[in-house]
Amino acid sequence: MGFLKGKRALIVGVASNRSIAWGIAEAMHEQGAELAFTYQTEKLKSRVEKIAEATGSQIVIPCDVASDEQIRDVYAQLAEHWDGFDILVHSVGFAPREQLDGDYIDAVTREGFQIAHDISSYSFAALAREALPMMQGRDAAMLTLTYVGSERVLKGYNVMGLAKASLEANMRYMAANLGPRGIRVNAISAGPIKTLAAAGIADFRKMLHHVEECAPMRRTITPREVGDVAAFLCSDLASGVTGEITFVDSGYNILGMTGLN
Ligand code: NAD
Ligand code: 0WE
Repeated sequence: MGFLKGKRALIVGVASNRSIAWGIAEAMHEQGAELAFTYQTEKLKSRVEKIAEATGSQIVIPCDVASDEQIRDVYAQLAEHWDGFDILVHSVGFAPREQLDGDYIDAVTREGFQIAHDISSYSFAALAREALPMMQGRDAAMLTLTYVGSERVLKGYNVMGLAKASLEANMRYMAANLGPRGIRVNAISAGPIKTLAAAGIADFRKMLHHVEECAPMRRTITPREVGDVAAFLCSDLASGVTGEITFVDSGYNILGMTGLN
């Protein structure tokens, strides 16, 4: 019997079968959770319907997290299927393309900064607040996805690093605030994975090779490996864990100097 049996999870952030959120959905489904999904745009709807089908879910709801109205509507629609739910997965990040190119100080703009923080950090709190009425009093858990670029400088990650630092602080404030209501809030810091969010990033292949050469495990990680840790963190097996960042990065983050082997 799976350790998520009887749990219901809303997954925000599937865009393709390579998405980290897809790996999370597969892992949670395998552990017995019932799933619901959102999609950002009509273009992505059919792909999200595919994973819904593959995981026995009939619930696929539109949500662009830039819109307060759409965030509210998600839960109005979800309430037509479920009287409550236990797990909220936030696997969303975005900055305008040109923010991720060139030197930080040249690339960053007021608008780029604002969009990156809005979509990548604020949206987690916004989704959480509107979810509260359906998540109270049921040993619930929320999870977001971050990257080590929040604490260390990576060429080209630029304003996304600031947005991830904000997201991590957001996660801790949410954990402190929602703990008394029985809701745990955590983050997974994933190593680089070739997803749509990595497409077209200069030197991304180089970064994957660098991890393969230097990380303690000498390989990159898969969405499913993130998914398995996500399933654990959102399950009652992790009932004592909140406000934490768990690295799923084949150990890369522990290194002080790379490239000498
Ligand atoms: P992905 O492109 O598959 O997923 C990103 C998701 O964000 C997409 O589903 C997209 O629809 C969604 N999104 C963007 N703007 C949105 C909006 N306005 N409204 C609703 N949804 C929106 O890529 P991924 O790599 O699976 O990214 C998921 C999360 O993992 C992101 O937070 C990303 O920063 C993080 N992450 C990725 C990596 C990596 O190397 N791929 C590493 C660490 C962390
Ligand atoms: O968080 C991310 C990706 C974030 C991302 C990616 C895009 C590409 C398309 C945010 N916004 C956009 N906007 C787009 O228009 N990662 C952790 C993956 C990633 O992105 C990098 C990385 C890594 C790793 C960018 C530069 C350097 C390293």
